[in-house]
Amino acid sequence: MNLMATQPPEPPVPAPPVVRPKSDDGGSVVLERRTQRTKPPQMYQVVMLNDDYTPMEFVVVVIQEFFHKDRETATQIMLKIHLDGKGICGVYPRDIANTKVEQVQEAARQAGHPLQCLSEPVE
Ligand code: TYC
Repeated sequence: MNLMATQPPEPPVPAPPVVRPKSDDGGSVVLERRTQRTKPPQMYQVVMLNDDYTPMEFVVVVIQEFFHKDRETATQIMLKIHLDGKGICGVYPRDIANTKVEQVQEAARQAGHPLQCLSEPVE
């Protein structure tokens, strides 16, 4: 018996679509719209640390001068640092945050105070 004869016929395979390049429109430049992929820069917070020796007034003036806070805000930040042990004076891109840290350290060194601050990435 011829088994091949009982097989159903194969379904026809559709021919692949013919793809033709679209005709050139004469050399005009087409710009594709792309999703924005650049991330915002990592931000750094300048954290000031409490100590037992630096005068409160000095800290307030430093915060006013280098972090551009008014006297009331600077006083609130200083008191938060005094009570909590540390506090954020400002948030900046990395290089600016590092410059703030150097400025504060240099001002403290010149005045003979042990005031410390550091920069750390946000989140
Ligand atoms: N604790 C200090 C004092 O009692 C004041 C102070 C506040 C020092 C904030 C450092 O970052 C500081 N004189």
